[in-house]
Amino acid sequence: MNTQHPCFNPLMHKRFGRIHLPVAPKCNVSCGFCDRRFSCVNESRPGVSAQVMRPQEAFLQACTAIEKAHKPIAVIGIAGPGDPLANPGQSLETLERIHKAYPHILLCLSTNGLALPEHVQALARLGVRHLTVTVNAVNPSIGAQIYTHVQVGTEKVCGLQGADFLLKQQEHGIKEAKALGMTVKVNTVVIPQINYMHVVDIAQKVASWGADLHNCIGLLPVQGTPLARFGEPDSGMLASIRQRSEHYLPQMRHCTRCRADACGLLGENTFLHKSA
Ligand code: CLF
Ligand code: SF4
Repeated sequence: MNTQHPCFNPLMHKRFGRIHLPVAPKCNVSCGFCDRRFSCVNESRPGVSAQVMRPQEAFLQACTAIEKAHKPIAVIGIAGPGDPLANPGQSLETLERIHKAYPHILLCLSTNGLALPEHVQALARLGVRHLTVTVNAVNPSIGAQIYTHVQVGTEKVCGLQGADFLLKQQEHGIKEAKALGMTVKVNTVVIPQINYMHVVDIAQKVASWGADLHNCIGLLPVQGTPLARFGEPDSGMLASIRQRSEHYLPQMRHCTRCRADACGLLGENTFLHKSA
């Protein structure tokens, strides 16, 4: 893939860094592997409590980190600690500030997709060209085992109905993002016994919606969450899933499951520090 983005292009991950700005605390779905005291496990390593910044503070932190970085920062992204589009005011304001000050830096956002149709045009206007949508099921009966509820207006919708609504929003959002010229990666959290046999179907379906890249992430069990008992998939299971999914979509194999405030090269394990 011809981009400097270190996640979307494996040739770039040792040359260019990314910064995540943790401006999005709330979420609009409830994944059975999530504990909100920790970062979103769709894009962040759980077990590390995330800080939350206001857009102005995040912008200033980004300016400092860009100047101090020992490798050039190619991307600024928002990936939590909740869902960026469940906090649209904070997320859009932050992206706008960055884009005005650093028009050459790529903007990136990672979402569960529930509110994507509502905001995808605003993201495109602000210059977001790289988007990640986490799709853990394309069959609502499997989705219902993963999502405890999804927020629809003021209502929490559970079970099949909730999973079906989320899936339709993801499809609509991804198709529109593609029509607006974005490059779309789909992340899938691989959960043994729940969706691990279904991941290839996900790859096939999201490829038909226009997705460009697929990132299969093993579940990181967070103690006390409903899905923790299914454990982490082993490397053999993940390798086989990726190999079969690759038939439909290029697979990302260098994901380092970053924190929502990660900073620098992928895998460096450095993060932004909140100012006092
Ligand atoms: Fe961040 Fe995600 Fe953008 Fe990358 S991370 S919002 S696409 S800039 Fe990258 Fe980190 Fe894996 Fe995500 S290695 S968790 S895939
Ligand atoms: Fe948690 Fe992220 Fe799922 Fe929201 S989308 S419930 S923050 S894992």
